[in-house]
This record gives sequence, structure tokens and C-alpha cells, in this order.
Amino acid sequence: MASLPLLPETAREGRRSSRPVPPFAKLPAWMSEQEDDRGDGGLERARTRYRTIFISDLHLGTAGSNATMLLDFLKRNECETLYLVGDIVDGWQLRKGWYWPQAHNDVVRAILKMAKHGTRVIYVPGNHDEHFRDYVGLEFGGIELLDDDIHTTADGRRLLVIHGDQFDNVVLYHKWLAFLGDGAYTLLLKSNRWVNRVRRMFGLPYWSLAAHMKKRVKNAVSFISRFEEVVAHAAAERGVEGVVCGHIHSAEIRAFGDVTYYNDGDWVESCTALVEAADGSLSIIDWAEQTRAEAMAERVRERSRPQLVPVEAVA
Ligand SMILES: [Mn+2]
Repeated sequence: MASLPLLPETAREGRRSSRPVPPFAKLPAWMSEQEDDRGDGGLERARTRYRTIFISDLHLGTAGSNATMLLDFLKRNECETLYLVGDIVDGWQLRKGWYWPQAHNDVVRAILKMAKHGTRVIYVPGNHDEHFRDYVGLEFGGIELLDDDIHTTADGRRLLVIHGDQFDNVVLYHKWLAFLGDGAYTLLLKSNRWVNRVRRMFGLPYWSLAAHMKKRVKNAVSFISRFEEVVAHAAAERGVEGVVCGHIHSAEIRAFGDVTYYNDGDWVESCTALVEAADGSLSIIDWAEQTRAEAMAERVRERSRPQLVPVEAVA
């Protein structure tokens, strides 16, 4: 049998330039190294570079997680340091029943890939992934696990990075604390973890401040502002200029005296992240809102593009 004729050099070249074969066949196409060289609309695919990105409350392993939206965010943005500020994987939910769609897997792989390609990834576990708290100080696949951390911004401010569940009981018993004093405050801070450890032992679901808040819609606003106050107070006690947390699924930047409170929001109820620019300024990105706005702008551009009339039609 005759061997197949070799392709002429030019034809082979042409093939190669059209679409290189990604080295990781199993990874989603956008995760391949050559993605940006495809030349399909350059600007559209350009990544925004930040100094730091903070995300939390992904709740992977639950149906409520907007993993697809998050994948799009991770694809379009890059950073020197990525902080995972807790409730990344929902261990409490996974215990009840295994729910792990492909998109959730892709998020984990995308983060691991960022770590592999030079992004410093720091994972500060929350209450829904508190099982990881037993491993703080260790490193997995280039991801550092820490109880909390101090991040120094480009303009030299020190920010405490912590999930925020540590303050649940303090928030709840806020009113009484004025009478009970500092000892009670410290005790409440410690008790929260134990309460949930006992609940876990008895197979009870995690007691969630966010869920508690939603049941009392009338009081939700005061709950949120009380949480913000309590966290900012804790940051002031630590002598830092600011605090970055998650937990209550409510993105915010708010000044409390000398301390700035930052909450990076969530990827369940909203699709928000906190980002630090090269100059050290921080802002909240609402990815759902941003993609909506971009889609609208694209539609307007399409409409205003001059219509080409074929020559035959004119004749
Ligand atoms: Mn939480």
C-alpha cells in the first residue's frame, strides 16, 4: 500500500497557523496556552491585569454556584496574587450529597493552572470549607493555606484578609456586648468554631449567618452593617489599615474611622470580586453587570456598523 503523500510545506504551515493543538487536550480550550494567539478579535480576549484579585463564597459543590460566570471572569482577568477568601468548596453541602458538575471542576483546574503559571494563590478557608482549616500552613498544588493573612497593598496599606465567620456570634450578640465587656467578646469569638464543630459531630447543618439574615429580611440591612462594624473593629484592634472579608455575600467598600472595610461579595447571589490595581487602589467588580453592559455595547456597535450593499443589488 502506498504511503500517504506528504503535505507540501506551505499547506502544513497554513494548518499550523490556523489553530495550534493545545498541549493539554483535556483542558477547556480557553485554558490552552495558545488561546491569546488565535487572533480572533484580539481586544475581546485581552485579559485585564490586576495586582491582586480577591474572591470568596464560590460555594462549589452546590447548585447555586455561578461557576460558568466565574470561569469567564478567571479567563478574562489575571493577577500577581489571588486570594481565595473562604467558602470556596462547600464541604457541608457535599456531605449531604455529591454534586460536582464539570464547570466546578474547571474552576478548580483554572485556579491550579494560575498557581502553576506564577500567580501566588492564597487560600483562607471559611466556615463552609472549614475542613481545610486543619491544614493551614501547608501548601497544595502551589496554593498556600492560611487561617488569615496580612496583605500589603502597592501604596503600603496593610489589610487583614479573613473569611469573616469568626465574628458571627459577636454580630449576633452585639447588643449585649456593651454590658458584658471584652472578656465576653473574646469568648464569643472562640465559641463560634466550637458550636459548629459540635453541630458537625451530630451531623447537623452549618448554622449560617447569611441564611439567618435572609430569614429576617426586615433586619438584614442592620445585620449587614453590624457585621461590617464588628469586622472593622477587629481590624482596628489588629492595628491594620483595612480588612478584606467575604461570608455575608454582600460586596462593599466602606470606611470606619481609620479602617477601610472591604467585602469581595460572592458567586452565588451576585458575581463579584475585589480587585487591586497596580497603584494599590481597590474596587469591586460586578462581573454579571459588566458582561451584561459589554453585550449591550456590542449590540449597539453591530447596529451602528455601516451596512454593505452588494454591487449586484445596486445594479
Ligand atoms: Mn461563610
